[in-house]
Amino acid sequence: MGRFYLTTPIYYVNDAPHVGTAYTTVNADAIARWHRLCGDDTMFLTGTDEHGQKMAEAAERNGVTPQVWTDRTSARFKEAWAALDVAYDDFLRTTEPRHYRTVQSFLTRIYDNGFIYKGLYQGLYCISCEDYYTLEASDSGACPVHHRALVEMEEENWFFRLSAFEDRLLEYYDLHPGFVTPETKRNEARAFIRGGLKDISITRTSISWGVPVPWDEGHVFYVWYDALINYLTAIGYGREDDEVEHWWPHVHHLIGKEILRFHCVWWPAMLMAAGLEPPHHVHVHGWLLVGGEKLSKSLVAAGGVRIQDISPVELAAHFGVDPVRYYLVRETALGNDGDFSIEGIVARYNADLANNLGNLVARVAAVIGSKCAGLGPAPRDDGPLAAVAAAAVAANREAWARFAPHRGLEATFELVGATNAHLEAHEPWKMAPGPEVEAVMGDALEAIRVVAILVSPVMPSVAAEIWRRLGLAGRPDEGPLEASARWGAAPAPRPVTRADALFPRIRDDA
Ligand code: ME8
Repeated sequence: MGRFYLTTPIYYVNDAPHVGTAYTTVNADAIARWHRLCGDDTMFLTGTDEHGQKMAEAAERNGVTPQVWTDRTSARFKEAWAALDVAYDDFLRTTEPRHYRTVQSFLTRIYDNGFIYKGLYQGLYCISCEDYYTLEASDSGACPVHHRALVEMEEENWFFRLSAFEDRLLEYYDLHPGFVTPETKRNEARAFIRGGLKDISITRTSISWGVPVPWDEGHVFYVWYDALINYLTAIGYGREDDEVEHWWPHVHHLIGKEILRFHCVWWPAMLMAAGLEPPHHVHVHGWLLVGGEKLSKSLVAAGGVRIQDISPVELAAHFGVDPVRYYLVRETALGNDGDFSIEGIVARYNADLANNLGNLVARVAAVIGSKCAGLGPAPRDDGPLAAVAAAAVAANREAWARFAPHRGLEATFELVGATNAHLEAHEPWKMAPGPEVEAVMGDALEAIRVVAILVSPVMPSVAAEIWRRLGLAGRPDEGPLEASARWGAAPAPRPVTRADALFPRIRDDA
């Protein structure tokens, strides 16, 4: 049994959860569910990043204290993830006492190890990024991301000696080729390190909304520096409930491409400075963008729509939770940028879910009802679909292991397609009841059982409903996959239920 600790970034609470943050969270949830299905000892962490100037400003704008503001907005993330059926093991807020304790003890360790010193910091700061920019990297003095004016800041700060880790980081990258994926992102991180690392300022005196520096009252840690440590807080670093040895460094961080430098340069160096191993793996995904096409319809106001304006909860209410999850996992490879569109959801829904999977389940139930007296027959050991199903399981294993869940789904839907083709080739609806129709339907039924297992990490409710209709006991995600997805693993015959369409077609012009 493997050990699998997966994290999402912890999200800033100045924004409501949107399709972009849902993209990471739903994909991570599916990956965690896949590992649980395989029987791995799995822990899935998400949470909210609540300190920093941006939050303090947002609270002030809304006329409340930062604590009231973050309580309110953090709760919206929990609600959104519940609405999207995200099954995290832990939801961490950086304002929790446990996080303060871990941050203080981790950074005291780095301080004691001699990698933190006091100096004067001057630079151009973007409050939205909570990050400094050099003049060259700025857009004529404005933030290149947020297009707001950078502010000149000068502070006496504590610094982390990042420059001391250049060689060790490069060596780590060389020894661990799979540390950062995809390869292009690995190269980007290495190039950044090779370009030379400057020490970083890790404390602030200009604000008080942060984790206090234990050895220097009046200073709080810079928000990014406290945020990264969340991954250790959840496993009890520096506390009596310490599970660090169990989970570290078996960790996989799933992140968006804009926070690569923090996770692939700073974070491994911080860990080295504290005497811990760098994370096992960082997977960097691209951005979902809203293309030129208008998003229209009832969900979003036409024109000028940004990804931040699209509520994943509203999408789920409109299209169903599992179809939205399916779209978020299937449409865009984790690593590439992708276009988000309502038209894209409708197209995926109709082609894959309504016409392919939904149609298959309906057909099989109908034929078993009319030709097999509603009793699903056993599959043949050497039936034509057995090898296709085994190949789909193998392709899924390979794809999920390398953070390519869209490829897993692709393989699963090839099995769905092959099963539909099997029915079309044999036309069991034209056969008389008897052994021939039973053979054809036993194979089709078993293929659907394997499909239900394979889609369960992405569409847990749909998978459970198919399972129920197939007359199976337990749940499709019970696993372990090794045994449950074996051809012929379920008892037969079983009563098969006919019911409403799983995915009623959406009219494209609706
Ligand atoms: O950066 N497409 O938080 P954040 C895809 N608090 N993913 C997107 C996206 C989009 N359009 N927009 C956002 C922070 N994301 C820090 C992280 S971690 C120690 C601290 C996702 O609220 C993506 O995963 O700005 C990205 O990395 C993350 O949201 C940024 O969330």
